[in-house]
Amino acid sequence: MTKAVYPGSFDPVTNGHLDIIERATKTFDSVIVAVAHNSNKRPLFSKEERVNMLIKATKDFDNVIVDTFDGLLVNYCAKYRANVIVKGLRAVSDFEYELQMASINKKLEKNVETLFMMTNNQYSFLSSSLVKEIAKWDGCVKELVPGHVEWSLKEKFGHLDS
Ligand code: COD
Repeated sequence: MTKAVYPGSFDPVTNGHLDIIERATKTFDSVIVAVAHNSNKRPLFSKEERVNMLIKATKDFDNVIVDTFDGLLVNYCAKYRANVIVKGLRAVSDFEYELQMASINKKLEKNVETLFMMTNNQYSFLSSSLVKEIAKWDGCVKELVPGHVEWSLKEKFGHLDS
């Protein structure tokens, strides 16, 4: 049985993340979507809020579990006997960061393999940061995130009446 971990900040989950999750559910027996703190980013949503949005967004997938972790990703993978880390790649800029991450994770834990999925062309421009920037100024994010995430963004930025 192949268990994969798809880690990220998911602040908030976007349709780009969901595309990777859907494809991972068809590739692996089970997929743990693991919400973590990226020390380079200051999150808009709390971990609990991010988890709740992910649970709603992945409710139709039988083989997805949403969880959180602190500390090293490879320790989390070892604890749950997951030997694959799934990552998404959008552009060369992602590649540089992800190559470094995959290399250090391999050094720390040789039994865990990082597998990359290329972004769906439709979502190659899409990131949580962009979505937050648009939502902050009350722009339309309808086609970029699930409906309930759009609502949460409006609530967070005080645009619910618009
Ligand atoms: N299309 C395809 N893939 C996408 C898209 C899109 N539109 N948007 C995002 N993705 C991919 C990203 O490339 C990434 O693989 C994943 O989805 C999650 O993205 P984010 O932005 O939500 O999450 P990140 O990149 O901030 O997550 C970073 C981690 C939390 C995974 C990382 O910091 C980590 O592993 N932290 C734990 C500490 C650790 O073990 N560090 C490594 C050793 S020092």
